Amino acid sequence: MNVQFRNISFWGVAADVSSCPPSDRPEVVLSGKSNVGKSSLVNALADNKKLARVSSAPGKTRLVIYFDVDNKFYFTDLPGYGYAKAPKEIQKTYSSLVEQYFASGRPIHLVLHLIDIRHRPSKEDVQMIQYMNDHRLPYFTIFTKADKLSKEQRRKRILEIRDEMDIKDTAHCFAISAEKKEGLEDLRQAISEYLFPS
Ligand SMILES: Nc1nc2c(ncn2[C@@H]2O[C@H](COP(=O)(O)OP(=O)(O)OP(=O)(O)O)[C@@H](O)[C@H]2O)c(=O)[nH]1
Ligand SMILES: [Mg+2]
Repeated sequence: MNVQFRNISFWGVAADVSSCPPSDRPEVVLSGKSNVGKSSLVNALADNKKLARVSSAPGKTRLVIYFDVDNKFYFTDLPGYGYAKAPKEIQKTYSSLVEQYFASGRPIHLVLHLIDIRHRPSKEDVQMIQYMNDHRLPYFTIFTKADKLSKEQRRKRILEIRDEMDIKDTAHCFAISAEKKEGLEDLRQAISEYLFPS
C-alpha cells in the first residue's frame, strides 16, 4: 500500500492511557531519549516543519501526541525519557507513562527507537531495547542527527553501537538527518512496507 507521508496531520494528545484514540489503526510509536529528535523526525517525514513542536529546551513533550498518517496509521510521539534536569517526580511520571503505554495492549505494530548517532546509548536505551526484545516488539533503530558526522564516521558509529547493544534486527537500522533531509525516503518506504506488505 502506498502511504502518502506528506498527508500527516495532528490528531490529538492524551495525558494518560485512558484518553487515547480508539484502537482502530496500527500505531507506530516513536521512543527515545529526550531531545534525540522524535518531533523533528515526524516533521521531516511529513515534510512539514510546523507539524510537531520541536523543543528548544529538552523534555518539553510531556503528553502522548498522535498524528494521523494518511488515514492509515498513527504516529505516536511519546515523552522522551531520561531528561536528567527534570525533577525526580516528573521523571517518574514520564517513565511510568511510557511503561504503561507499552503494556496497555494498544495496537503497537512497530517502534521507531531513536538514538543520537554521536552518543553512547544511555541506560534507558539499553533497557528499552531489552524490553522490546523480551516482549518481541518489532522495532527499527533510527540513528538521528547524522548530519553531525561524516559518512565514514557514521558507518563506524553504527557498527560500534550495534556491537554494544543487543539490537536484534540489524537489517532495520537507519541513519537519518531531519535537518538535511537525509535517509528519509528509505525510512518511509521501510515503514510502509513493514505495515502494509505488498
Ligand atoms: N543537527 C540536527 N539537529 C537535529 C536533528 N533532529 C533534531 N535536531 C535538534 O535536536 C533538538 C531536539 O529535537 P526534538 O525533535 O524536539 O527532540 P525530541 O526527541 O522530540 O525531544 P522531546 O520532545 O523533548 O523528547 C532540536 O534543537 C532540533 O533542532 C537533526 O537531524 N540534525
Ligand atoms: Mg518531542
